[in-house]
Amino acid sequence: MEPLVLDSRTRLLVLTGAGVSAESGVPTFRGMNGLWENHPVEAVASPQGFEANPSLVWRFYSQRRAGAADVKPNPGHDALVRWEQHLGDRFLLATQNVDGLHTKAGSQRVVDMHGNLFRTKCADCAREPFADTTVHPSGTVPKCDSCGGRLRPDIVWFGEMLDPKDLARIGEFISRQDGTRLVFLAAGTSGAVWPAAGIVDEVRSVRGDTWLVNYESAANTERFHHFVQGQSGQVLPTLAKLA
Ligand code: BJW
Ligand code: ZN
Repeated sequence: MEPLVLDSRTRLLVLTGAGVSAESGVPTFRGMNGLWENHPVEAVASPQGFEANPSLVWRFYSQRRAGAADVKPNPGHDALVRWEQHLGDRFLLATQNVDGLHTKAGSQRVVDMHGNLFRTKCADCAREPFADTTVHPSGTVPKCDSCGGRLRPDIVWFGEMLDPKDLARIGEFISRQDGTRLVFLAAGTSGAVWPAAGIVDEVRSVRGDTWLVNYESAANTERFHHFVQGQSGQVLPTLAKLA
């Protein structure tokens, strides 16, 4: 297998998805056939779903908080930490995962594109999002101390805008002109959710090299120069040549 060469002339953007956490025991998003307890995921991961049934949405996220609290990073997460230690500011990790496992593993230059399971914000006022591990009792909706409105998970749901600061950080890394060559590697993601699915084309537009590591073929596999099929916890630890 051709190695991914990470030398002093390379900058690396990594995009991860649910597949990277699968070997830690976190269920993937579409691995549930797009269903949670027979509800379509859009019904529990969308602003419309929250308006219609906020206590159902809190049960979904409370269950996931409980499930993700004790999980541990796997060798795929650890490989990304080593790559970052080697590359320093020539490394950026954009993750769609909300489970916090990259930070737990020791990654530092992380963009949480879709938010964080262990953060809460107010649906009704502009207070700052705050760290929160609470698992709420079934059937309840927590209230905001500031305005009395409804709290919600600090997650980017379908139809919501990603934080423009996060998109700018990724865009600036892609367009950086410091004499290095850009390499993009996506791992464990179905390539079905935008704007993450379009990063590969942004990278190609500046002539970057593109790699996909995934268990199955993704929706955008043909957009990548290299496709390594396998589990990220097995592939990532041996894929890169640090030079
Ligand atoms: C392994 C493995 C192992 C397993 N090793 N691999 C352009 C075109 C069409 C639609 C749109 C568009 N632009 C925007 C949209 C609308 C929408 C969208 O993309 N819809 C699509 C479904 C078509 N996007 C949005 O709404 C985004 N907002 C936005 O763009 O705002 C502006 C706008 C709005 C509306 C219209 C136009 C513009 C927001 C997206 C937010 C996504 N949020 C979610 C849920 C919340 C988080 C949560 O609760 O967890 O985030 S959706 C869900 O999908 C979750 C994930 O982060 C995300 C990506 O999933 P991921 O990571 O790819 O997981 P899976 O399960 O799908 O795949 C796992 C893969 O791993 C599989 O391929 C396995 O084979 C593999 N695998 N084990 C390696 N061990
Ligand atoms: Zn409030």
